[in-house]
Amino acid sequence: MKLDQQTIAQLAEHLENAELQAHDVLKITDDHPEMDWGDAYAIQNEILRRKLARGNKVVGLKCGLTSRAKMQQMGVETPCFGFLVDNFTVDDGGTVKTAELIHPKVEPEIVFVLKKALSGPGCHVGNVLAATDFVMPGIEVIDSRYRDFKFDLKSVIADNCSSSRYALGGMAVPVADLDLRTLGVVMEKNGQVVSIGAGAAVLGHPAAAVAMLANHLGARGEEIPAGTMILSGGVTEAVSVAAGDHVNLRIQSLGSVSLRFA
Ligand code: OOG
Ligand code: MG
Repeated sequence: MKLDQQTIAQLAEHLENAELQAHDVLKITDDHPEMDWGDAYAIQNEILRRKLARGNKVVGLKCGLTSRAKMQQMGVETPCFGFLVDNFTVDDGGTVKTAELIHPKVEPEIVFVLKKALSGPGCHVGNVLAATDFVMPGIEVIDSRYRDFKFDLKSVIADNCSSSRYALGGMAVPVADLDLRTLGVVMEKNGQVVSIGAGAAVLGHPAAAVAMLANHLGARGEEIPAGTMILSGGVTEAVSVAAGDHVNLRIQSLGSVSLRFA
């Protein structure tokens, strides 16, 4: 760790205020080029602590930047991990208020819900499938607090990986009879297809993203508890949305989920 506790607390407040007041900021590594990975996750953790102190509840975890399309779009090479709290949740078919956000984008995600805890190091795709209760389709709304979504990996980790809103829908399907790699993914905006993909776009197998999360937490002496909901990462590039838009995601064998933007 390169930053002191006071700087970590200040940066967490700075980024969380940008989220809560829906205004953008410059990437924090501009002023703190020395910050390291430990600092980045410490700032994210401090944002979580602030939210818990305010009464928010953690409802899930997320993996980000797990597909080549997302890595290329954002210019980074490594996945990142973040948290989801209850006030990020939007019902299937529900409305997201764009006035509460800076520059939202939507992503198609394969969502895991675990029946058993997962711990690393050494967690692999097989462990994840054995521990998975079911998978569902999910739309994630990301809203980087950084101007024009311009960031590096440490800055985006500190910003809780752009987490903002999400909706789950479709069917809860056990993984035993699914090949998650070949599941087709079709996302439409206002009735037009805007992105197409398959599960394998996420690290070759979406369960590999969950395994990576378990290994990341394992290195810190933590595990993924039983019952956890996990977004495995955008299958395709994220797509910008604005008030008036309607987004529908269909995933083969899992059904569909939709969101409206007002
Ligand atoms: C970072 C968050 C990425 C995903 O699924 O790849 C993410 C960003 O692109 O702003 O949630
Ligand atoms: Mg995502």
